[in-house]
Amino acid sequence: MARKTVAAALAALAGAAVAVTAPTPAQASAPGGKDVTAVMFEWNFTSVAKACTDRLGPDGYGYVQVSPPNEHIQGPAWWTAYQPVGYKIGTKLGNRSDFKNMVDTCHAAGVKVVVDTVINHMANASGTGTAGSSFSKYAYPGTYSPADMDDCTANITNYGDRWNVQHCEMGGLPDLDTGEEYVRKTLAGYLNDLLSLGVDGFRIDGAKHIPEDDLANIKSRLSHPGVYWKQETIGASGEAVQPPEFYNTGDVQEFRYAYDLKRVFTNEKLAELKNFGEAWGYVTGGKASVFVTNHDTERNGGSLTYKDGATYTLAHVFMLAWPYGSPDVHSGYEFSDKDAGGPGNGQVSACYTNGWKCQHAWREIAGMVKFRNTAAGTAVTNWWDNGGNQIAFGRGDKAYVVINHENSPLSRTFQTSLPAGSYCDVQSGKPVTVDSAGRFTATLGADSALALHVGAKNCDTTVDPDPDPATGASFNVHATTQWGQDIYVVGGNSALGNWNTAGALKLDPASYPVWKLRLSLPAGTAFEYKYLRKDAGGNVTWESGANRTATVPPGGVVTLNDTWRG
Ligand code: QV4
Repeated sequence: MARKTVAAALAALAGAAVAVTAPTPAQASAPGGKDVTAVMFEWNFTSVAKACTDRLGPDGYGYVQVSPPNEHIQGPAWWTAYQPVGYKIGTKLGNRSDFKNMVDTCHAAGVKVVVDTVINHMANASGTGTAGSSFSKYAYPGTYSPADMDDCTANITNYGDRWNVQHCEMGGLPDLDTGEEYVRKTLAGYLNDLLSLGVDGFRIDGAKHIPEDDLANIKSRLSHPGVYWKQETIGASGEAVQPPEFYNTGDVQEFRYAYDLKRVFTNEKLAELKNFGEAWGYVTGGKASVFVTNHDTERNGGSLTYKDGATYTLAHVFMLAWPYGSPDVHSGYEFSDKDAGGPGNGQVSACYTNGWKCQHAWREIAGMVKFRNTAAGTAVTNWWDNGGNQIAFGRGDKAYVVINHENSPLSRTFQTSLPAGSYCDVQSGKPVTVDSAGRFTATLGADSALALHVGAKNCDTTVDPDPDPATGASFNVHATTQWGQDIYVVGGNSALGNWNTAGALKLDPASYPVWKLRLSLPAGTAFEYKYLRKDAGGNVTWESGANRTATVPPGGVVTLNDTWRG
């Protein structure tokens, strides 16, 4: 039983109405013109630091979000991180020093740090935590005793009942009595410790299971009460607890955004997106945290996933071009087992290897971050659609995007509000000229996009799609295929299979129609290569023409942007 006063206990029993709390100063949304967060799911802190320097800073990401750093239960599943044992920083992702180095490195790269924090509950287990602490269910020596747990030790059974949702257990996870002084002080102590290490914001896991009054009280105890809060508040019609009640303490995640993008991009028409946002009943745009997918929805079917190929990529292009909310770009790893934790305990030696997807670095996505930053504060202009799955729109006189989500090319003269001049299409890396009337003519291939903005005028200066100090080759080939066909690369050295089609390397279709592969090769390696296509039966079709040639530069990666030769 929690350390409650008699009056409080009686109030709880009487189901007292939720106290209305005075709003505390809170960031309305990710502050500043750089409002895109890269969620590096299950990446260890050393790898996150490197990504900040190599990619996130140069690409204009405002924030990086890291997985929970506090001690939790042990085990291979990624969700062990959502069963806290205590608030010492120490997990497979790194120790306190690794964490602090990551924060400092990301800050040096111009990237702020958001931490995924689990403050609603504790571990539903017993044993030894990732930082060596012994614990059992309801007893976490040095942190909490059973008296600090909430009044209900049964599972949540009724999302229509506020008390049940906020005082019982989410899937058997011991619920903290956040109404209790000691718990509030302890949670604020953890968040203040993270703030002392330079952290800039928090994702509040399970926020809707914590009374807003308690959250506001905890936030008021922070050394920086206005710190950015992004609250996980899955709203559903008919539920007692709804996202807007958490506006007092920060942004709220709008899950319907992801659900509806999946529905529209999969089964309906992009033309419907003309008024996407508050007109669809979503939370206030200035308080909305949005995403195409997150670590739960990519596993529970609620959203698109990297397995959806171009549909997934184009949904990100739309999200980053559209002015509603502050976007998260989820960057995770391939999985078939939904419980599997990040490969190699979160050590990412290079993108596109060992299962790491690096969505944050995909050219189609990374290029849209500066598009969004450049367009910040502008309204949608020049909307066009074909009544189906071809749309185009501008952002003031700063940017313009075309999305062709149909399986046939789109050729058209587009009317923009852009100043005349030469632009670099950040999707293809090719130049586009806008005339004095703001028009340009272009042809977009099936399931592709085109994106222009006044911050990308010259294709030679765009960020290399894969700047990585590891030496080797980054293959990027534009190749359309039929379902069941895959694209491979083969070449004249052992790493490339010595021209043996059986040893050819399969490229990744996640950015379809661009197939990607990063291959580690010694600096200075000169090689010949060619692409081939294999169907489900293993039949091989070589691309036409002479062998392609390339050389790995002394200290880096040769990036090969090719097109299949039919
Ligand atoms: C199991 C049974 C329960 C049973 C319990 C009894 O499933 O029915 O009552 O044992 O002991 C893991 C296991 C899960 C197990 C649970 C408790 O997967 O089977 O329950 O541990 O032992 C992640 C995973 C969960 C995982 C949890 C803790 O998704 O599978 O549970 O971590 O390790 C609601 C909430 C929302 C929440 C969402 C999943 O409103 O806030 O459900 N989302 C956040 C995170 C999510 C995380 C949690 C909350 C919990 O995004 O990733 O759950 O911190 O919508």
